[in-house]
Amino acid sequence: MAQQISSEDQRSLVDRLMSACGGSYSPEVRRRLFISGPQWAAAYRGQALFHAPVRRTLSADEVIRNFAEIGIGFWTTHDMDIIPADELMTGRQDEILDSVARSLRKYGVQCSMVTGETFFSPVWAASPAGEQPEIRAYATKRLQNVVDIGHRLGASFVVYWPGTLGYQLQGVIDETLMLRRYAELLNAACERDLQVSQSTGRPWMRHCLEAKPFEPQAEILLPTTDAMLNFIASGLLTHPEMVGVNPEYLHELMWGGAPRAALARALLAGKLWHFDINDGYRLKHDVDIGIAMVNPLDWLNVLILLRRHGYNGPFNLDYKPPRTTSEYGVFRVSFPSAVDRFITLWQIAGEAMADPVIGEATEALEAGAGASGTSNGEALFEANKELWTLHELIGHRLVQILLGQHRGRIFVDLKP
Ligand code: 3MF
Ligand code: MG
Ligand code: MG
Repeated sequence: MAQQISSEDQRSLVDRLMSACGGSYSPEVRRRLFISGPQWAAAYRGQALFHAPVRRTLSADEVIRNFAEIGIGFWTTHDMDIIPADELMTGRQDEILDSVARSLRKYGVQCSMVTGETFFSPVWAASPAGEQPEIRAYATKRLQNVVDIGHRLGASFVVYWPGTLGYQLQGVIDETLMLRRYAELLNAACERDLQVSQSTGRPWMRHCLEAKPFEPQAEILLPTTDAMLNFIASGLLTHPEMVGVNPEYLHELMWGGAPRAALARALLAGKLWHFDINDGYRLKHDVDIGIAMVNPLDWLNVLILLRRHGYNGPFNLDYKPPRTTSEYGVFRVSFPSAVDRFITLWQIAGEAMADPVIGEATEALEAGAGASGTSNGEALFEANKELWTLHELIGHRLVQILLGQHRGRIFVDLKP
């Protein structure tokens, strides 16, 4: 029987095996990339509709301190992650923000993004853009307050995941009205931002819309990043130049989309400003698994695309440490391993971009067969058909690079 591990010995076992895993980077190296850690991800207690919490609530100070030790140089937060509902927009809020600002300074971490909770509280049961003017007035205040918090903490981005902007029951709401009303909320936030930025001299922040196709509502009015892009261009926003997108990797998989293609469309629109990184399974719930635990090859290709096009925004670790991970494990295993997988894939993406085999194959494909004088489809096919084999060769090469086969990782001593 395997040796039992008493509770006192479990942490040291985790530490020993984590260091046996190797492949980790120093906090200094980790800080070189624009990686942000959300307060809500670290403080997530493992609760869900059918799941009781498994971990303690963590304060901002504890999370920021741990991020600093790991080498996560940026921190992101919802208003409600740090300010209790009844203390929002009161003098107590200022005290809390002062103390958070002190923690950030003390540990040398920057707040890169703030976001408003418009999905959890009972007041959003019918969305932040429902029928009642007083609910929308409250939503306006909340979003303007988020802008104030962002300026106060030195953030450059505001993210909006509208959550309940949709419905459970068909025909109850008028979709066009709800969207107009949602636009008014965003307009009020942008206008507040311009005012604050004028009075403080700080630049205005980038306002990024985050889509999720379902959950918590059954039907969502802006379910995809493409819908968000269309909404930005709809003419309803008074400051569309201040508004971009924050795609979340898994949210695009949830509707069956290809995250890399969604990112490409946002890049073409000049609106890819912020990116929530995680992983999960297609057409399922928002399981928020750590980056590259499910789709490492796709993640490699996502990073190749982003590097090629010079994406320089944040990579926000919007995942959830699993319920089986302890509070100790959250900072010993979950966050450092997520960051290290990201950095390694980022570097591998660089390797793939410089790979001579892929380079030559791509050039050959782009050069073509030299049959431009031909306008017969069949003859064009015949002239090019051997070149197209390079698609599979490139696909193979990318997997080789991911697995280390390109460096000669082969197994000579095959046993049946
Ligand atoms: C929900 C999410 C959210 C958003 C956050 C930022 C709790 O699926 O992804 O995280 O990212 O609200 O606005
Ligand atoms: Mg997200
Ligand atoms: Mg998610």
